[in-house]
Amino acid sequence: MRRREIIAGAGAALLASPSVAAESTTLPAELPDGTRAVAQFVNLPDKRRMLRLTDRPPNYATPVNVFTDVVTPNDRFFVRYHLAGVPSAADMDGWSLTIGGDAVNRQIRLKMSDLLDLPTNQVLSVCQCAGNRRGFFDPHVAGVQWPDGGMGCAVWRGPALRDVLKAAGVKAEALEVWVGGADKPPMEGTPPFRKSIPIEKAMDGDTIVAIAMNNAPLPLLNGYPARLVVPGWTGTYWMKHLTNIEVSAEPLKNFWMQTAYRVPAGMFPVQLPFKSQATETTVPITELVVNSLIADPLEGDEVERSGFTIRGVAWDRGTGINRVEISLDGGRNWQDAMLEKPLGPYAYRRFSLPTGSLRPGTYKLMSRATNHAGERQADKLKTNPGGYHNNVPRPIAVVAR
Ligand SMILES: Nc1nc2c(c(=O)[nH]1)N[C@H]1C(S)=C(S)[C@@H](COP(=O)(O)O)O[C@H]1N2
Ligand SMILES: [Mo]
Repeated sequence: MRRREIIAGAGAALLASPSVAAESTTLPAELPDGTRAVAQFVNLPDKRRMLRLTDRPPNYATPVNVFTDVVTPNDRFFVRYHLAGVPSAADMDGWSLTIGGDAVNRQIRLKMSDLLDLPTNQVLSVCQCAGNRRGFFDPHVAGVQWPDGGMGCAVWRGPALRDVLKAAGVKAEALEVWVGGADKPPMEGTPPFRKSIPIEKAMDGDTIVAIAMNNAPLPLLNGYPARLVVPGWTGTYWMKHLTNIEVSAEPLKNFWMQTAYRVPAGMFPVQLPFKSQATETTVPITELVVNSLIADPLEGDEVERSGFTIRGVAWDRGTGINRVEISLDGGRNWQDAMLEKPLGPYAYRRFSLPTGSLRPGTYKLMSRATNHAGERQADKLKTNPGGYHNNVPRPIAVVAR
């Protein structure tokens, strides 16, 4: 691929003709009262009609109606930060990326032009916050009270992380790849946001240093000019404004690895255990759980009793979606939805179901996905202190007239 094609390149077909759906205007009733009182749909410099949850640090959810499409547009893509010291575009002038650590042969510093000279990879992948749908936990748990929109799916493009690491020479004893970004704690004492991934995941060709998102430079709030993309893994590892990488023979020890983002050992299925960060009782949250979302109709909509089509997306950790079932009666009876052809193991898979004619009344719509590993969405919430991995089907009430 030629340089100028790397950012504004192929794959445009996916971005064409987004479907038209009414915008969400209401907040889910299950959110805590405090969140419902302050959350608002707002426009931002590069974003429009996002659901503001907190301002400092910036946390903005994507409205549910956007998920009628597989690709989430850049100006609707969710925003999640831990620290209020978000860099400005000007701060990123002269950006560079250092690669070092005890398990490389030499420390190097790469400029954007160096990244553009490396072979380019592309992956269509969901980025989902581990705390997506935390706001629906019952009882509520502490943290940003995300509804459904702490996620999105985009075409990510850039060099594979392994090609970037190769430039520094990776030693045989490499255990983890530590990553850091340009955002800063607002005050002393808050630990800087740094994360690590196991060397096996770092060497997977789909793990990339993305410099383009949906054929455009990354929006500032999504990590301009470069971010890590770790398909199948929760968003916490997808370091934005990536500035430093260390390859190490040691596990990264800090608050963000050892205290935050952990779940009880054995609670959720994983293909690749993160052994160097596991203890007997807890493990870092890593691979996404199988999940689905109805994006049309929306909660409270009036629908035609002559029939309407239920539409949405399903996704998982990369085995792919095998089946989506729909219930019209709050989970008592289920029928199979139609699946569109898969667009890659890490992408949303669209589903739809025409209801046929109905009697007037209230219907409680639910969707439930199963992946190729045979894992199905949970019937009952697996409660955990961090409020992670909520994949319980949630009824959406609509009224047929
Ligand atoms: N530099 C930096 N990168 C970060 C974070 C952050 O706070 N700072 N948050 C992480 C988390 S928890 C998530 S869910 C994703 C969200 O990506 P987005 O803001 O582009 O949607 O970014 C990840 N990368
Ligand atoms: Mo997250």
